[in-house]
Parts: sequence; C-alpha cells; structure tokens
Amino acid sequence: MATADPSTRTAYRTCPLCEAGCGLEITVRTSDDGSEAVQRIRGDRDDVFSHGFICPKGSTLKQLHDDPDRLRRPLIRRDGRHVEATWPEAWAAIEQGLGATIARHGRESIGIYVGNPTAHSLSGMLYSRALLVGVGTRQRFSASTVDQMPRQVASGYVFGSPLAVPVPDLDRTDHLVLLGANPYASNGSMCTAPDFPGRIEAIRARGGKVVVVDPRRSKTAEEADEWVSIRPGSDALLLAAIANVLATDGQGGPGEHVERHLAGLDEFVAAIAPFTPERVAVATGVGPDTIRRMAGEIASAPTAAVYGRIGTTTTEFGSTASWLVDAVNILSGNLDRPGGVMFSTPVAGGPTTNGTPGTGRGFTVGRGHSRVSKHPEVMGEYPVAALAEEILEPGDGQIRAFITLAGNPVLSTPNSAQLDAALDDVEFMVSIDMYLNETTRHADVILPPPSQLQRPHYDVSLLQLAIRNVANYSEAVLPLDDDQPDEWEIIAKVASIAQGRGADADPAEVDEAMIVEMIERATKSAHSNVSGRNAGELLAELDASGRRGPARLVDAMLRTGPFGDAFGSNPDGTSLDDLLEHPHGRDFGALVERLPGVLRTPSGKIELAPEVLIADLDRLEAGIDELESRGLVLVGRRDLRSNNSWMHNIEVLVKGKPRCTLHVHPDDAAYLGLADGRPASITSRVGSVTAPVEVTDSIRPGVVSLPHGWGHDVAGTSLRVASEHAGVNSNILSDHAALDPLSGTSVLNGIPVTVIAG
Ligand SMILES: Nc1nc2c(c(=O)[nH]1)N[C@H]1C(S)=C(S)[C@@H](COP(=O)(O)OP(=O)(O)OC[C@H]3O[C@@H](n4cnc5c(=O)[nH]c(N)nc54)[C@H](O)[C@@H]3O)O[C@H]1N2
Ligand SMILES: Nc1nc2c(c(=O)[nH]1)N[C@H]1C(S)=C(S)[C@@H](COP(=O)(O)OP(=O)(O)OC[C@H]3O[C@@H](n4cnc5c(=O)[nH]c(N)nc54)[C@H](O)[C@@H]3O)O[C@H]1N2
Ligand code: SF4
Ligand SMILES: [Mo]
Repeated sequence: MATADPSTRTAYRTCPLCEAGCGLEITVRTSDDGSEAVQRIRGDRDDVFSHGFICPKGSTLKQLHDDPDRLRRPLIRRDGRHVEATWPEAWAAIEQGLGATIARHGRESIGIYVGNPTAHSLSGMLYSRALLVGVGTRQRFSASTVDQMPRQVASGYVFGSPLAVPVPDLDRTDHLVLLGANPYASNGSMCTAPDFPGRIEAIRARGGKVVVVDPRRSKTAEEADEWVSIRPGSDALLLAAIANVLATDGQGGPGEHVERHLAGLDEFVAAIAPFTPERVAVATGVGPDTIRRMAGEIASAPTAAVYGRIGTTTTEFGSTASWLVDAVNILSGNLDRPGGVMFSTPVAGGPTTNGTPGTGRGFTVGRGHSRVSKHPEVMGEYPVAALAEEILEPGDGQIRAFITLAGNPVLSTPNSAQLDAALDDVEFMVSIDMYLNETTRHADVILPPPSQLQRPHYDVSLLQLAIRNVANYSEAVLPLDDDQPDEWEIIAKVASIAQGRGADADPAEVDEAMIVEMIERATKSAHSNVSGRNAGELLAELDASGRRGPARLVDAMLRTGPFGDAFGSNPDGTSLDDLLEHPHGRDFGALVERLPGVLRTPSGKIELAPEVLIADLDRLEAGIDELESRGLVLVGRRDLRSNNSWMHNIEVLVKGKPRCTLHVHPDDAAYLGLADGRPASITSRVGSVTAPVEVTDSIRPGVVSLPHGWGHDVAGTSLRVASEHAGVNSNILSDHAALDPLSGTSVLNGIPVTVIAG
C-alpha cells in the first residue's frame, strides 16, 4: 500500500505472539540519518485469515522491539554478575562449558528445555531439532508437558499421528461445546483461528448454540448461550457420560463416511458403560439431566463440534479426556465433516501430509524412561515435572549442564521453587533468550535472538491446526543490528558446538545439511509431488534464489507441500515467491474431508478403543470417589493482555489494576474470612504464596483461581517494568508429583489447596 509520506513504508507481518497468527500492518518511518523505527502497528484489514482483527498484544511488538531490557548482546556471568560480551566470547564460553561437561560426564548429562515461543518462531521450529540432535541427549523437556501433550497422545493413539488433531470447524458449525478453553482471553489454542471470539459470535448470529464448560464463568462463558459449571479435573467423566448417552440412545451414530474407517466401536461402547450420568454427577458437579441434554443437543444439532483445551489437558486424566472429546465427536457423527471437527491440510506440509496416506507406524511411548522416577518417554521427551529431580539426584546421567531455548520454566512449570533451587546446582547453563529473567538469571551465557520484527515468519507449526488452509509468509520488518546473528544461526551454532565442531563452526553447514535431507526425503518418498526427481537439480533451483536459512527451508516445504508448485510440475501451485506476491496471505479454502488419508495408524483405521486408553478408564472410575470428596482446589486463568510469563515488561500491557489476584466465590470468602483486596495465603502440598483476594461470583464455590506466569520479584533479573508489577508465581503451588501418567503432563488445574486470610 502506498503511503503519502515518502519517509514511511508499510510492511505486513503475521503476529507471532499467540496461536491466532493475526496479520499486522506495520508503518515504518525512516529518519534523516537513514535509521528506521516502527511508527504504528494495527490489524491488516486485507489479511486473508484475520481480516483486521488484532488484540492488545499485537501492537506491542513495537514496545517489545524498543524495550531497553530486551537483550541485544550476549551476557556472560562473571563473578555472579551478568555482563555484556561479544558473540565470539559467548561462543568460546559455550565451547568451554559444554565441552567440559561432556568430557567429564557424557552427553546424557546435558538437559534441554524447549519453551513455548519456539512454536511461534520460524527459526525455533525449524532448527530446534538440530539442537536436540547436536547435543545428543535423551534428557529433553519442553512446555508440551505443561500444555497440550495429552491432546497429542490421544491423537497419536486414535489417528496414528500426534499432529493429526481435529479442529472445530468454527465457521460452519451449528453447535460448539468448549471445555476448559477461554478464547476470549487466549485467542484459541490447538485451533488456529484469528478472531476466535468473532467466530463464536457468528455461530450465535446464524442461530447456532455455544456451550462453555468451565469452573469459572469466563468471558467466553459469559458470551455463550450456556455456562456449564464443572468441578475441576472431572471433564473426562463428563465426556465419558456424554459418550455413554450417545452410544446407548441410538441417535445418529458415526455416519457411513467414518464407520468405514472405524475400529473398536463395540469395545469402546462396552468400556464406557459404567459412566452413566448418575454415576458422574457428584464428581463433575453437573446434573444427570444436564448431561443427557448436552448429549442430546450434540446429537441432534445439524452439525456440532466439541473442543477441549488447557482446562482439560493439564489435569490427571488429560489424555483420556482428549480421547473422549474425539469419541464424542465420532459417536455424534461429527468427525471429518463440515461443521464438525476436521483436519487441516497444512500448506507447508506436515506429518499428516507426508509419508504414505492412510497408514503408518502408529504411535508408541516409553522408548526409554526417565532416570529418577521412571516416567516413560513421550514424543522424545520426559515430563518437565521431573526436570528438577534429574538435576538434583546424583548418579549416572544426572543433569549437570542445561540449555533453555525460549523457555521460562522457573515460572511456568510445577514446583518451581524446587526447580529454581535446582538450577543453582547446574555446572553450566546456556539460555537462548531475549531477557535476563527468572530462569535465565541462572545461565552462564545468554544468547539473545533478534526481536520479533527483525526475523522472517511463517507459522510452520500452528497452521497445521488452522480452521482454514491458509499460508502467509512475512519478511523481517526491520534489519538485524550490526553483528547480530539471526535466531537460526544462534541455534545452529550451539548445535554445532555441542557436536564438538568448535566455536568457529559455521552454522551454514547445519542449514545445508537440513535442506539436503529435506529434499532427499521428498524425492525418495513415493507419495510426494517430487517423487523420483533429481535431488541435486531441485537443490540447485532452490539455491538459485539466493535464499539460505529458514526462507530456503520454507520455500522447499511449500513447493513440496500439498498445494506446492512441485518445482514446476504444478505451475499453479505455491512457493515462497508466490507468497511474497501475496503479502496478506493466501487462502486455500475451508477444510476438506481428509479420511482416510490423514490416518497414520498401522491398521489404517481410526482406533476408537486403543488398549492404553481403554485401560485408563479403570483409573478414571477408581478416581471418582476422590474427585467427589475433594475440598478446595486451585485453577488457573489467562488475561488478554498477558502472555504466559514473558510480556509483563511491556508497560501498556501491565498498567492498571493488578491482574495477579486470587478469585474467590463470595460464599467461600465468607466461610474462610477473606475480604476483597486483602491478602490471602494459599498453600498446597509443595508450597505457599500470598496474593490479594478478588471476591467474584464468576467462580464456582469450592474453586479458587490464580493466573500463572507472575512472580517477577526475584533478584538478579533485568525486568524493570515486570518487577514493579511482580505478582506471585502460581507454580510454587503446583505439585511436580501430580501428572497424567499417559502423557507426563502436569496437573495445573484442580490443585488441592488451603486458603487463609493474611
Ligand atoms: N492472553 C493470553 N493468550 C494466550 C496465552 C496467555 O498466557 N495469555 N497463552 C497461550 C498458550 S501457551 C496457550 S496453551 C493457550 C491456552 O488457551 P486456553 O486453553 O483457552 O486457556 P485459558 O484461557 O487458560 O482457558 C482455560 C480455561 O479452563 C478453565 N478450567 C480450569 N480447570 C478446568 C477444568 O478442570 N475443567 C474445565 N472444563 N475447565 C477448566 C479455566 O477456568 C479457564 O477459563 O493460550 C494462548 N494464548
Ligand atoms: N500454572 C500454570 N502453569 C502453566 C500454564 C497454566 O495454564 N497454568 N500454562 C502452561 C503453558 S500452556 C505453557 S505454553 C507454558 C509456557 O512455558 P514457557 O515456554 O517455559 O514460558 P514462557 O512464559 O512462554 O517463556 C518464554 C521465554 O522465551 C523467551 N522468548 C520469547 N520469545 C522468544 C523468541 O522468539 N526466541 C527466544 N529464543 N526466546 C524467546 C522469553 O523471554 C521467555 O524467557 O506455561 C505453562 N505453565
Ligand atoms: S490475538 Fe493478539 S497476540 Fe494473538 S496473534 Fe492476534 S494480535 Fe497477536
Ligand atoms: Mo501453551
């Protein structure tokens, strides 16, 4: 778009802060000295997916870029203090530190934690695997086990791939049931849909119904037709009862399209027989009539989509709840059907488009067990709840050096006081991160990536879960600072150093190896669009563009993807050049039926009754008594202006009324002697914190709520704004021993607590 002022230009970029991936219109002003600065950020009205929608965080990419606390140069810890260093000094320190640990204790002594923004960073997504391989340790941890891992485990068993995750077809459904999700605050998760709230409103405007299952009357519940108040941790029971009603009432059924590909229906129906609405009523707090009505409405709506998110996954039955979400969608005839739940066809390809359509090796866990507590490996990692003990417990394989990539586990993971203390014991720590914060203050070397505006972007991971098949590539808006390596170069460099290639190793070699591997795999695959082609020729064609790094990899992915130009044999197909001509993105349409091609189970069927999950129903049934008798429990919540733990240094996002308050129902407040605005002390099995009380009838009696990601009042950080709005760290209360055994995911909702005034 042309602007009147010759000293400004307009750039378009996808916002990388959350899963919605909104299009931004960014005005950049050039000063007389030639330097550029962002003048304004607003929603891109021409974006093919977000149509101008933006939340209050989107425009703060400018403040994030300008934040004086954001690191521009590496920090090295000398005599207990972090001081600025040059990049060569940082590489040398890493070579020495990692090298010494590997020489003394072997590669298993290095632990790695990969945090959430990795999924929002093109470099992080593409090169983190190289880092894991380069370090060569099984001590891998990530934010997945405080988040969506149960959803992926369920997909792994049922559909054969942990990335075969059905998403609610928001724009066409007549009936939406959301469990444990608050997209009015979060903007959606494991379901990429910019302006999720607007899409919910559209369901109601076209005469559909929206039901929210949540122990809190969240903003989403307020905007819905119905709020079903549930006792925390009991969604699996509610879903089992709904599935039971659907199976026994004989309405509808999975439908012919799904039945042809379905295995285990009878076994499933038999296994859920004990979960009648009456049996689960007390434990869930949802009456039998309501459960029957919910099931009836799901079955009789022209189309319906049931969707479960963080309130269902971060519980002790997270995997089973996620599976039962699928079961309800299957039994009501809503899987793989417009208006129901559907699978994306990711334009840049992915596990559901690569390989042999309709069959695969399936999903297994337990290729190894964690050293101390013997947790099974899941998707190549161990539960982050076990990270502290792996550092603290002496013995072979004890973690002695630690690497974090875009993670703040000291605030984000359970029993964080224990982890915070454990990190003091680590001999050498490297963090790839842009802040000196609660976690990175333990690091010997901090390597800052360029700001979000200085990097290109493509949502490689989140567009695999999008409610439309869209593609959008953004070039970096601002140039790199002098000497500043790009994030992919930092990650590849650390990978090379860990591999033993020295501080002078060239990250370009890692990049080169990756593109060669990608193209060779595609040309060797019988099912790719470049099957049998000459890999050397394709590589030469990619190289001719002059691109390297993430841009070249994305080009290759797009061209070999389901809508790709196949290096010329599909001339109308897409490529990076094509996306560069479409700065507002390209829309490849609504989701389409993907059965059976999406399946990667060995049987080529949807496995409705996987042994592991059927067996877990016994644990679920055995847990009913305990759920019925639970006292006060703690749940989390998100705020629209917050983003996990790391955007609290942006003044416009934290100003105003403090957000880190304990929500308490008026009845509980009266009983416990708590007053609005007064402090309360909250204690769990593992810790205690004090937070101001906010009395509100938006929360279910017997439940209190505290947001996570706060607690910025620790020494040794450099977060000037955040430390003035410190709040308390709710994960001091979450118990490292409480997890969903199937996925290793922590219980972050439904934590037993006591609360007293003061
Ligand atoms: N503004 C903002 N947006 C974000 C983030 C953020 O921190 N801030 N984080 C991003 C990330 S990493 C993620 S994973 C997503 C998460 O996105 P969502 O899953 O939508 O997360 P929340 O907004 O926390 O909503 C979870 C809801 O579950 C409810 N809940 C708690 N326990 C239970 C339970 O046992 N059962 C049921 N049914 N409900 C329960 C809570 O009250 C809460 O309303 O958000 C992303 N977007
Ligand atoms: N009690 C409770 N705990 C929770 C949750 C909850 O609902 N309740 N939610 C959980 C969820 S869903 C998640 S995803 C996790 C998040 O857990 P984490 O991923 O560990 O934490 P974040 O707060 O996202 O911190 C991200 C870190 O990455 C840095 N960073 C930001 N952008 C970039 C980048 O582009 N590159 C690099 N290299 N670094 C970057 C930030 O400075 C920060 O240090 O928290 C979990 N913890
Ligand atoms: S909802 Fe907000 S934070 Fe998320 S992508 Fe859109 S503008 Fe960015
Ligand atoms: Mo998350």
